[in-house]
Amino acid sequence: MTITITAFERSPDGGKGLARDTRVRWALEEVGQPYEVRLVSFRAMKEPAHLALHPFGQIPTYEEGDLALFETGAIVFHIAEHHAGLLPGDANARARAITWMFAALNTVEPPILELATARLLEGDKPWSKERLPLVENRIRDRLDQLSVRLGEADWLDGRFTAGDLMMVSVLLRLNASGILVGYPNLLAYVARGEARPAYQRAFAAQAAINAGKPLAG
Ligand SMILES: N[C@@H](CCC(=O)N[C@@H](CS)C(=O)NCC(=O)O)C(=O)O
Repeated sequence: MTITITAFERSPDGGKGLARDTRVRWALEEVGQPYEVRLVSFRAMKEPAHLALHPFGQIPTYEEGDLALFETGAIVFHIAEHHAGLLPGDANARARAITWMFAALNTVEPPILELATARLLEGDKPWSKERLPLVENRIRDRLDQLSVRLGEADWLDGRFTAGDLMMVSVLLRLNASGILVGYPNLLAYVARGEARPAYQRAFAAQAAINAGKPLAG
């Protein structure tokens, strides 16, 4: 059955891979599933046809036969559940990998998103200069803890899992801030994720769209 995901017709990041379709592409590449992409404009995302797929009018969505999903966490989990490669077979290791997916989305990503809001949407507010260091410190608190837990390991729990895919995707959002530079093991962790051939293919596919040259097939 054909898998179709949605992505920005033109991503606000110009193709840096930060739009969340990259996470879904990466998961599909890791498990070797071909997929098609339907590009949507900001206007189309808020129209009834897209809202029927995604109640919040966002990307990405995932369609496969009569199944339609939204929310990257749910989509990546679905992919990992149905195809080998992203979740361990051992039940406890599997549960821990899923825990890391939730940790990435629920515990690490929120302060990172707050920083983007503080910079992009609130940068002109009179209180912005005072708020920014507070937000950055909340990120550092999480990175301190994550860095200690990762230590010198390659991945969060043994082999690479969907938990790492999600955590690396979330940490990539910090690239422009320079905050990760204070955490050599996390920098190396993110680099290991980016070096994976599946990530490279996912990144190249979204970059090509944003450069106006979609890759064939
Ligand atoms: N929690 C959602 C967030 C989805 C989201 O924020 N998507 C962004 C692109 S990365 C979007 O569509 N933004 C446009 C908008 O919200 O209007 C997920 O993980 O899928």
